Amino acid sequence: MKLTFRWYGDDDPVTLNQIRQIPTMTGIVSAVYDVPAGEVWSRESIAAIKSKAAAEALEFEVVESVPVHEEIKLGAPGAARLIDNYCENVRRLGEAGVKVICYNFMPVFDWLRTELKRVNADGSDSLAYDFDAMASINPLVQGLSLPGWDECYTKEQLKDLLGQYESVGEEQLWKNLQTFLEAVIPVAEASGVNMAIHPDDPPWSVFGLPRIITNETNLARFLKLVDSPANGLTFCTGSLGAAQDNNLPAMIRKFAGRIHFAHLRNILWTDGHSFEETAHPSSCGSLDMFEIVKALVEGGFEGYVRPDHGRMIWGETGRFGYGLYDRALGATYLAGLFEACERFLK
Ligand code: DNO
Repeated sequence: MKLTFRWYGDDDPVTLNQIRQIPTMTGIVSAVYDVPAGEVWSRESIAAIKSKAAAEALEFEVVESVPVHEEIKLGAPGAARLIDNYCENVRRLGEAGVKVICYNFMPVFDWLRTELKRVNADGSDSLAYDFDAMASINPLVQGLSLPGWDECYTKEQLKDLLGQYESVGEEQLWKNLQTFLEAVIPVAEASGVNMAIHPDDPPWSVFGLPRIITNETNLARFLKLVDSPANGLTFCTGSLGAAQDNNLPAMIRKFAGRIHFAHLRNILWTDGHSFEETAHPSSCGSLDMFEIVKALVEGGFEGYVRPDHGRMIWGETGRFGYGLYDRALGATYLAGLFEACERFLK
């Protein structure tokens, strides 16, 4: 596996030099952030990320995300042009040496939390999701955006989008996803890129919108839509693990060979559909990180790993979920689990 770290570009309070100093770190996960979803990324912008990373001896082989425009998810008239643009981005990224592209197919909203700063007993704070609090949010009244989202919409845009999704149920979303994959996967194959869809977070419907990348049955269906290794997964334990009946090690074994990128983090279930984000080690949350890493190693996983959302600790301020300290601790913990499993299982 190759250990990587998400970097949000020059505006990120975490610097590339800090990332470089995390033991065993090989590269960054980043994206071109100044181009609206749906448009083509310039070769210069892609090359600039690569050379900044290289100046700190870091690789740039994973992009997160190339966002999928809502018109593609909706199957709207503009979808064909936007899919062409998407394919062009895949080509350009492949030419620049990118090996994996992470993306999601969640209508309107990316990952969702109801709290950004839940204070823990030890004085750190975490992101949290409370099912009842979620039920009381009306995005058309309050608006909604989270740090780290690729796209945010104004209340007017949200109203319009949510209206358009009224006629798009789960089956239609599957069809639109298939249309997207049938165009993009052959280009990815030819470009030496593996596509890696990110699961829906949380993996259930929100605000009445369909969400389909949620569980073992649906991931299996997804992989068959276009049955090519280039059509793969980002296995995000914190997202899939929020649904308590998802057996993560079993899913990893089942999908071995199709997992190109792993987001490894822990969460603590606080009731049936509520959870908070914890430090990475198994004993800090509800997920067995050892069993997860062991399943990856047993399946011959050779992809990219990144620690995922961290708590804010030691007084750090910055982008919620994406501070330096707790993610760096997570990275070294994960590196230790991998070293132990790889050496033990050899
Ligand atoms: C949250 C992230 C997601 C992810 C996208 C992938 O922190 O894991 O925002 O980047 O869903 O497209």
